[in-house]
Amino acid sequence: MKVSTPLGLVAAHGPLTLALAVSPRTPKCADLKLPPQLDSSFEVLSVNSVEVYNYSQPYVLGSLGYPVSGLNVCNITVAITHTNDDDYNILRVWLPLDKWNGRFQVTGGGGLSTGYLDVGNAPAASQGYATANSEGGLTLNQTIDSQSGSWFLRSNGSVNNGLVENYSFRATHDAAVVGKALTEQFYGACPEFSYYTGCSQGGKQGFWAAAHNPDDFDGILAASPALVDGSAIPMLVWPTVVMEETAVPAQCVFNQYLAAIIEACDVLDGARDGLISDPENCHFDTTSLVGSVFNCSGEDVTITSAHAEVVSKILQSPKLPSGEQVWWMISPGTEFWGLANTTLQDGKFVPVPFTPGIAFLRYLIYHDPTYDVLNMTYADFDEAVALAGNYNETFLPYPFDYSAFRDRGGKLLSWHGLADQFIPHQGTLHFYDVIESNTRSANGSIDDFLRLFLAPGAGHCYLGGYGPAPVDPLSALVDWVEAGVAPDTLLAALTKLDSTTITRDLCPWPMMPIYHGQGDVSAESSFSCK
Ligand SMILES: *[C@@H]1O[C@H](CO)[C@@H](O)[C@H](O)[C@H]1NC(C)=O
Ligand SMILES: *[C@@H]1O[C@H](CO)[C@@H](O)[C@H](O)[C@H]1NC(C)=O
Ligand SMILES: *[C@@H]1O[C@H](CO)[C@@H](O)[C@H](O)[C@H]1NC(C)=O
Ligand SMILES: *[C@@H]1O[C@H](CO)[C@@H](O)[C@H](O)[C@H]1NC(C)=O
Ligand SMILES: *[C@@H]1O[C@H](CO)[C@@H](O)[C@H](O)[C@H]1NC(C)=O
Ligand SMILES: *[C@@H]1O[C@H](CO)[C@@H](O)[C@H](O)[C@H]1NC(C)=O
Ligand SMILES: *[C@@H]1O[C@H](CO)[C@@H](O)[C@H](O)[C@H]1NC(C)=O
Ligand SMILES: *[C@@H]1O[C@H](CO)[C@@H](O)[C@H](O)[C@H]1NC(C)=O
Ligand SMILES: *[C@@H]1O[C@H](CO)[C@@H](O)[C@H](O)[C@H]1NC(C)=O
Ligand SMILES: CC(=O)N[C@H]1CO[C@H](CO)[C@@H](O)[C@@H]1O
Repeated sequence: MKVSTPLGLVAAHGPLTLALAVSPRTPKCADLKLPPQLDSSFEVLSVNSVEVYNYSQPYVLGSLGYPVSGLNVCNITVAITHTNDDDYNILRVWLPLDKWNGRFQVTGGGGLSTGYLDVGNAPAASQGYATANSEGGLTLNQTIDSQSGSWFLRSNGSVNNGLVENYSFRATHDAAVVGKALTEQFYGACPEFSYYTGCSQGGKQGFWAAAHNPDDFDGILAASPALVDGSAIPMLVWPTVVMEETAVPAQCVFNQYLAAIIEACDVLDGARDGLISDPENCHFDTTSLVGSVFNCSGEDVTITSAHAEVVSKILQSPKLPSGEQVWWMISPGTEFWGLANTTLQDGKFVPVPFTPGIAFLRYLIYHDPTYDVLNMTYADFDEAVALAGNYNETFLPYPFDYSAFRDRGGKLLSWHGLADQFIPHQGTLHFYDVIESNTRSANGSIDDFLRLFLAPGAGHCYLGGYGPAPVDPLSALVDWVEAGVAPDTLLAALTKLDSTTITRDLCPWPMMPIYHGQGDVSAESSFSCK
């Protein structure tokens, strides 16, 4: 068993061939060029490259990354514009100067970003990968933070259809085309294997790539994927609406509920290990805490029936007046601070809506930068759901036919925390079924090319959570792609505040780790996949 930090990604993969070191005959970093018509869908506007030595960066919270130091790369910035579109995209390609491992990797974004440029490249390059990503035109030539969502609208207020319609996927393909061309030119050899890694929006980009650009990558690691119907986007502000309509509890009321829910539902899976592995069967009665008094940062707080109603509504999927369920909500046992954060302002508690939720509502759905989600009623919420339905096909990789990716030998590895604070895992399970039924010539199972691992207690993309998350899923994917060793389990670990470690061998869905009934509940050896 190898366990490193909970953020993992320990083993740098060995080089494929030592002979792939840069040869003197290949161009120097500063001489790299691309033809304007490299690809029929875009025009290359400029290529600028410079060697960078001894680069370092800390761990970036919520990314798939880890701290990097002493990195030497050729740093290339490529600007492109798409045919029939007036966009301007910045791509960043990093080519390791001294220890290329023969592989290539595109990294994705998160929230309303399609790629993090330097920050996204650094962890992959430090493991020896030639690597690339694109900001997808969403920073408007690095004049805005793409997470604001203001790029959904042009400066004259009209919708920027090119960016909206292509936000889910175009950047990933562009980075693959540009990055592979520069890799081949610089090293004098094509990468032997190409990978994609991403989480959240980046996870969705991975599912898009497999469905629509099946030749771009041999292996795709798509974690906590934001596979959500367009119509479900307003779910990101559902807890805000519930609180505005009912009551705004102090955050410690939510924390008190979380502890009680875990205490009540932990054992449903047969192991008292502090983790809920079966949230679907956790039906916690939120009124059971009404009247109880607890110590909230030194003050006595009494839980009211309004608090109980808020928690209950947040844990249920909202229904439209027609009775139709909109989507899923966070599962019981999930921390509330993600979608139901509150803060004290002028002596009273107010909701702190999730930033991407505000961005989507304002710019994408209402085309109104002043739209106030703190003012939304249940009726407004229903209206937003109806309007957002227009983006169903824009946001998801319909028709979910993965046969081309499977037939060319591609492998897709995904994992999702059962305590994901932003993207309910049920959506991923839903699309797992959709892929299974839409992938032509399916012979009953898709696990020859797609494996999904659910992680009890784990949060969104290594963010928060209290359960073990995958230690090194990229190595598992590389072994699957290059050695044909399909992951039958995926090692996950969590080091707790008291320095003890919980480990689990996560199982490919629909299997889950089931407790043997005896043995240390912190050890993966006390569980097996069933
Ligand atoms: C590399 O950078 C580190 C700080 O990140 C510094 O301590 C070290 O001296 C640098 N090494 C060289 C050779 O410049
Ligand atoms: C890479 O090049 C771009 C464009 O010149 C620059 O903005 C960026 O800071 C460079 N990255 C590093 C690590 O030097
Ligand atoms: C993008 O910004 C750079 C300066 O950061 C500027 O030199 C360049 O002209 C801009 N390009 C476009 C198309 O706006
Ligand atoms: C806004 O600008 C775009 C791009 O320049 C143009 O196509 C569109 O017609 C304009 N819309 C309005 C309402 O002026
Ligand atoms: C309540 O919690 C605070 C710390 O948050 C602690 O200082 C205080 O002693 C506690 N009070 C009681 C009555 O337990
Ligand atoms: C909750 O909101 C407050 C106030 O905006 C902020 O300081 C805090 O970081 C937020 N908490 C989390 C966990 O995001
Ligand atoms: C909030 O809603 C009320 C009633 O619909 C409306 O009058 C007010 O203008 C809204 N405030 C904002 C900031 O949108
Ligand atoms: C979007 O998808 C949802 C869920 O499948 C569906 O209820 C809704 O009618 C769709 N909206 C549109 C405009 O297609
Ligand atoms: C299903 O089909 C795939 C490819 O067509 C094949 O690799 C796999 O072995 C088959 N599985 C079963 C159980 O027949
Ligand atoms: C590559 C691609 O699909 N581009 C699309 C981006 O969005 C524009 C505007 O809707 C479409 O015309 C392009 O086909």
